[in-house]
Formats: sequence, structure tokens, C-alpha cells
Amino acid sequence: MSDDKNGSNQTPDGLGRRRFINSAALAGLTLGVAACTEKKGEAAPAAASGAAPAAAADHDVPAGVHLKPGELDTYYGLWSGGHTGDVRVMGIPSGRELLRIPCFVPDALVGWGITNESKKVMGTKPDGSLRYTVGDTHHLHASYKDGDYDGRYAWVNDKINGRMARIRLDYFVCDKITEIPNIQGFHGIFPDKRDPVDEKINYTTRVFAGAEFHIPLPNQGKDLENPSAYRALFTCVDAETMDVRWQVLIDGNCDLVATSFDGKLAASNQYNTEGGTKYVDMMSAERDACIFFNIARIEEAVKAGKFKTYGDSKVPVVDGTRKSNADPKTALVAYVSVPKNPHGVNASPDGKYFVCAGKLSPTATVIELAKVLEWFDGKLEKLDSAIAAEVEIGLGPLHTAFDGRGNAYTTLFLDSQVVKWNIDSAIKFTAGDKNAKYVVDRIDVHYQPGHINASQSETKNADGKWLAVGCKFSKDRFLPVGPLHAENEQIIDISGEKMKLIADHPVRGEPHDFIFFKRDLLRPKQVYSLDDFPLATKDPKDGGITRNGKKVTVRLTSQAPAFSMTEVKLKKGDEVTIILTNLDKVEDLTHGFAIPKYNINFIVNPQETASVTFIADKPGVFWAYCTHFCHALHLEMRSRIIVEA
Ligand code: CUK
Ligand code: CUA
Ligand code: CA
Repeated sequence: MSDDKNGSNQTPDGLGRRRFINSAALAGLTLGVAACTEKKGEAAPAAASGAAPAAAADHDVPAGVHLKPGELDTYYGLWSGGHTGDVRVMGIPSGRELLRIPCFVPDALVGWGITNESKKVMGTKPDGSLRYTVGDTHHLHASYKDGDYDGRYAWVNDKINGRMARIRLDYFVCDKITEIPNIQGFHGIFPDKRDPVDEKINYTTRVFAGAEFHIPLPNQGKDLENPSAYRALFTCVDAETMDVRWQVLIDGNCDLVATSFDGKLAASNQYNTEGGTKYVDMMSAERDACIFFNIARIEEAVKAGKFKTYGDSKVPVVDGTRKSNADPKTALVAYVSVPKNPHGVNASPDGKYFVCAGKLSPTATVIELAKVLEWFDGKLEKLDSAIAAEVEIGLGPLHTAFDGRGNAYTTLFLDSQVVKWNIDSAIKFTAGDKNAKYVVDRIDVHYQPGHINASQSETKNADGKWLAVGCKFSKDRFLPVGPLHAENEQIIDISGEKMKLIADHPVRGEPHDFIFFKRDLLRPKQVYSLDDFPLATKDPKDGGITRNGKKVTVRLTSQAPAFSMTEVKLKKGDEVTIILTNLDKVEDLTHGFAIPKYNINFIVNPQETASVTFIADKPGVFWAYCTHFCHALHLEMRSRIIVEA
């Protein structure tokens, strides 16, 4: 929509912008007060029903993505946050950030890493402190059913400490974290889309993980100076239990991961088939590989006991090395040759192809999955003939997205462009038809794009409406804010033949991969259920202090504008557990609980229970107070904690 023709001070309906903003703010304030003064048991006024605005058509933002105030986005986006260790929820096409979901790194807003519940998910040392406080999320993907997202889970990697986190997409919280054994540099991640064998399992039950770095196996002090003995593994994690199911010992390394729609194949691009320890060694070969895993065969081998274990890990590791997998009829893996240090492997929405981008080669390689399966059946003489196309597309190709109309969109890091190319034409060109024009369009982006994705891209419902591009450098696109620049996420309209750059969005470093999909695929819950929390105090009368020697349990409830106890008496040296249940039922009525000088702050959402444990080692008066704006009497919402000397 264009404000400009009305003059920059006018909204389209002719209201002065200033007046419009004022009335919107006033409306917001009124709603806030209404919610605060609302009596127990009464429903909140419908501030935002969550329902789609009536006027929202399928592709309702034709040009200029600044939605009107109150207008909802048509897509949810899930963005990995990089080394802030979190996941970000965006509205697309507006690019507005809606939420950050802490996973691997503590978060002061919600108390992630402070509450006992979040510490249990994150993992603690014997002394109760967090095992890790840094993380590096790169790749994020969500669970599938019938080839589309089913809104159950998303998974994200931690490259630093080799962990996989799961996010529940009903509450938008991280509920499990698994540390993967025997690996370093866990990078690519992808859930399977169905079971390779069981017809009835048409949804995700496995999540695959690629590890980039080579390490000694086991990594316990031997082979330190012997890089030729270092190894990298490919890992399968159970989507439900989050246990590590199996691993595959491979030659070379893994990077990113893709899975086929029939559940039979997973693949990972390999940039260091050389096994180099320095970058010059890692780029010494002209070709590397894309490695394909035959899931059914690997699981048969595990079942048949054909595996090893390493060090303290009990995870079965099958042999996927080239030497042991030369016979296609028994091979667990296939190594397809791909030019120099490929980056990115992406599955086309028609289920036919995986695309590897060349990175150090200006090419994209299209691998035909049916042919890879033929090879495993012993019916394809040369695995190289699974390569359907290998075409030049530009300098520094990295990641590829799809529009569901046969076109691919690849980021060109060095050219600072996105190239749109047609897969069928690329195949014809490779087959010898030199008139086949496979490059459809190019667009400059700003600058040095890494990640890219299109709406619904890697699902069978790819809809070819929007493209988001994660640019690694923003340079002059935004006001300077010192040496650390914002990153730039750009939104491109891909509904037509030509790509149209629609908007820039500054983002805090350091987002990586992302997906975005139709909002109807999620049904978020906005209020918890007390029954889901074994520690919940359902009635303020059941709260209070219980003492068992030095162990003290404080059961508190919150209901705007008060905590159930106005004072809590403790003795110096007590080990105190505070269990706080938010009895407010109103959507968006979150309370916080902070204790000065004790380094404690966390929130409880409506009908949620959370707890903290600490030693009352400082005598004095400590005003525990609500940190989350909840009521006109929010500042008065306090409880006096008295620690006797
Ligand atoms: S990697 Cu960043 S440009 Cu971690 Cu996804 Cu490709
Ligand atoms: Cu409760 Cu602010
Ligand atoms: Ca290489």
C-alpha cells in the first residue's frame, strides 16, 4: 500500500498520522486497563481474537509490505538466531519480529536458564549450574505430515556444543535439548518427511544432523596429532523422545542436510572430502560430494547388530565409508560427486531433485533422486548419471529456495545477487540443448546473501509468493550504530516472472537459516493449563511456606495486582525453592518475579507454574517485585522477602 500519494503525514483514509497514532495508543491503553480491572472469572475483552481479518486474501499485500496497524501477517517465519542461541518468530511479509524463543542461551526476559524447569531442559552440572551458556543456532526445520508442516515441532542446531533443541509450536517454547555424542560442528538439520518403510507413518519421526568438523574417535586424548584418524559422523535423532538413534561413520564431512518426500533418502553436502585441517587443504580438490543415506538399509544394519560404539557413547555407529559401500546392492550410503566445496542441499517441492550449490564453483548441481534409488537397486551403472544438471549460475552460490512452479532461487554470495533459474531448462541445457535459457532473472540484494527461503519452499505446497533473503552485510542500508552493523533481511515478491525487492529489515546479528509458511498451519495456545504443571498451586489457600530443616519451599500464586503472600520470612543459609503459579487466566496477562541482589528474574504466563531454587546467603529485606507490566497497580505488585541473619 502506498501512503505517499496522500502525503507523508496522511494515512490512506485521510486521518492525520499523528491523530491516528494517538487514537491507536489510546485504544491500546484502554484495553490494557480493561484487562487489568477485569474481575476474576470474566473473559477478557477481545483485544486480538487471533482470527484472520476478513479482508485478508491469500496474497493480500501486493506491493509495499508495511501492513496497516492491527493487520496480521499471512505467514509465520521461524528464524535461527545464530550465536545469540535463540530462535526468532517473524511475521511475513511484514518482517516484524514477534518473539524470541531462547534455547541454548539464558534469556533474562523469560528467565530461561534461571528457572528450575528451563535449567532442566538446558542441562546442568552436578553443582546445579548450567552446563553451557553459549550456543550457535544455524539451521531450523519443522515437522512434516503429508509433505507439509503439521505445526507440532521445530528443531534447531547448536553448532558450538553439538546440541539439538526441539521447540513446541503450540506454546513456542523449547522443551528438549539433546547433546549429540562423537561429533563437533553440528550444522545442518532436517526432519524426515515420512517413514521409508511403514506406509502409515506419513509424518516426521526422525531428525537428521550433519557434523562438519573431524575429531578423533573417541575424542578423549588419543590421535591428537594424527588428523588422518579424525572422523565426522551423520546422526539420526528420534523426533519424539529426542534420543540419538544411530550414527553413520563417513568419509569426508557433513554440512547441510536435506530429506526426500518419500522418506527413503537423506543427504548432506560435503565440502571437506579432503579431510583437511587448514582451509587450503579443504579446497584442494576440484570436486567434493553430496552423500546420500539409505535410511531403511541403515536401520536394518543397526537392527542386525552391524555397528560399533565409541567411548562412553552407547549410540550404534554403522560404517558408511566409501570402502565398505562400494557395492550398490548392500551400500548404506552413496557419494555423488559435486564441484568444489558445495554449500547447501535443498529438496525441490516436486520431490524429484536435490540441488547442491557450488560455493567455490559458480554452478548448481541437480541430482535426480529416482536415479540415486536406481543405483541402490543395482540398476544404475554409474552414480554420476544421477546428476541431471550442472549449470553455471553465478559467483558464490550458497542456498536454494523453490517456488513450486519449477524455478529455483539461489543466493550468490560474491555477486550479491539472487538468481532465479528454471530446473527443467537447466536439465535440457546440460543434456545438450544450448538454446535452453535456464536463467530467468537476477536481482541485486544488499549485500552478500547467505540464506534464502521462499514461502512454503521445501514442502509440497510451495506457493511461490514471497522470498526472504538473509544478507550478511548491510553496510549503508541503515543508520550507522557503531562498528557492529545490523544485518539485512530483504523481502522479495516472487509472484511474477521478475523478482521485485519489496523491503529491507534490519535484524540483530546473527540470524541464519529460516522457514516461513502459511499461518493456518499453526494453532498457538495463548494460555497454559494448570494441569500441565505438577507443581502448580491451584488455590492461593494451598500456598505458603513449608520448612524441612534448611530446605524451604515457598508456594506462591500471582493474580493481578498481587502475589498471594505479601511477605516471606527466611533464615540465612536456607535452601529456598520458590514455586510461582500465575492464576490469572486472561490472555497476555503475564507476571514477572524478580528478587534484587539474588540475580533472579523470570516470568509466569497465564496459568503457568515456574520455580527457582537459591541459597538465602544474604540477610536483609529484599523486595521481590513483578517485572512484567500487568496492571495499573503493577508497581505495587511486590512481596517482601525477609532473610533473618
Ligand atoms: S550456513 Cu550460513 S550461509 Cu550455517 Cu546455513 Cu549457509
Ligand atoms: Cu504483575 Cu506486573
Ligand atoms: Ca573441498
